[in-house]
Amino acid sequence: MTDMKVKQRMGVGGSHYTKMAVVSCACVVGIVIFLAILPGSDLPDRPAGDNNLCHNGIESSFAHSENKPVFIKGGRFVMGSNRHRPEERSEHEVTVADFLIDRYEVTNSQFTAFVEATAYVTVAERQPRAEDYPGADPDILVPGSAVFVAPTDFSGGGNILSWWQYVPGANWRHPSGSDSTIEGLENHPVVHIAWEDAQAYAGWLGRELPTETQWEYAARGGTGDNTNYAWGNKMRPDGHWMANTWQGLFPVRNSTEDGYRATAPVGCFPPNDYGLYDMIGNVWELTSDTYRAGHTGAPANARATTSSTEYVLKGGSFLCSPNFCARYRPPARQPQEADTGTSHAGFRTVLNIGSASK
Ligand SMILES: [Ca+2]
Repeated sequence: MTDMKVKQRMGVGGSHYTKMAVVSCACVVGIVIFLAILPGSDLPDRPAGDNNLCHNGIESSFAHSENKPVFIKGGRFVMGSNRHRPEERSEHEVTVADFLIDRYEVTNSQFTAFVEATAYVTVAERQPRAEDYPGADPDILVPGSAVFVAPTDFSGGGNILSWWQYVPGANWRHPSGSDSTIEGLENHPVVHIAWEDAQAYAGWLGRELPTETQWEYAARGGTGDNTNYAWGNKMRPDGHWMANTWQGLFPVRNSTEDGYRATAPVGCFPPNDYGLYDMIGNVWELTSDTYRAGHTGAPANARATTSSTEYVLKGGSFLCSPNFCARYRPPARQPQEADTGTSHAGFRTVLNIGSASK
C-alpha cells in the first residue's frame, strides 16, 4: 500500500483520480462549475420518526415481501454502450445462464441478522493495520469510512476530496459517523460495505455477488439492448421519477424532487420488468468482477483477473446528477477499491443455478 493510497483512504490528499474520487460519481475531470451557493429544498412531509416509509407515506413493497431472490431466465444481450462513457465500450454480445437475484438491495435489517448470527466485523469497523499503510500518520489510522459531505462553500471549485471525507467511526451501523444510527433506517440499503464484507454476507446465505454481466442483464429487465435507461429511453416517463438519484446542481443543491436527499427505503420506486427494485439509483451495487477501464479485451470471466484491487460498481446512487454523474444507466460502471466502503454503495446477491455466464 503506497503512501498515496494511505492519503486516498484517509481522504487527506491527492489530486488525481483518486480512490476517494472514484467512489463518488466519477466525472470530476474536466468539469466546469460556476456556482453560487443555492438553497436546498425541504423534503416532502412524511410521518415523523419513520424513515422506513416511502416519501409519500406508504410502505415500500419490501415491507410485504420475503425478499426471495427473483428467477432470471438467461439469454443473450448486448453488454456495454458505445454511446456513453469510454469505460462502457465496447458493446458486445454476451450469453447469460439462468440465475436468481435479490429483488431488493440488502437492507440494514438483513445485514443486522447476518452480523448477529456470525459476529462478523466489517472492514470499516476494524483497526487499520499500520503495515498496510506505511508512512501513515498513526493518528489517522483509525476505523472509519468515506462519507459524502455536501460542501457549503464551493470556492475550492470541484475538489472531490472535500466532498468525500474519511470519517472516524463511520460504518454500516453509523452511516454518517459515530453519532449517527441506523435506527429508523432498517429498510434502507446497508452502506459502508467493502468487497469482502459483501462476499461474507453472500457466502453466509450460500450465494455470491453478481458478476457485472449478470447485474447488467438483470438491470435491463428485458427492455432491449440499446435503451438509455433500465425502463426505456426517457428519464422521467410520464413525469415519474423511476429511481432515487440527485436533482439539482451537484454537489451543492439537492432539490430532492424524487423525495430523497440520501438513501431511500428499498422498494419505493417502480420495479423493472423483471420485478427488481432499485437496480438504478439509491446506492451503487458491488459486483464480483475486478475492474478494467472498458470491456475491450476483457476476459470472459472478469473474476479471473485477480491482480486488480478494484471491483466494479453498478447502477449509480442518490448522488448521481445530470450535471456530474449521470451513471443511472445499466451499462454505467465505476471502480471501488477492495478495502473501501462508502455512504452511497451497497450490494445485492445472486444464486447461481446454471453454468457461469460467459
Ligand atoms: Ca434523491
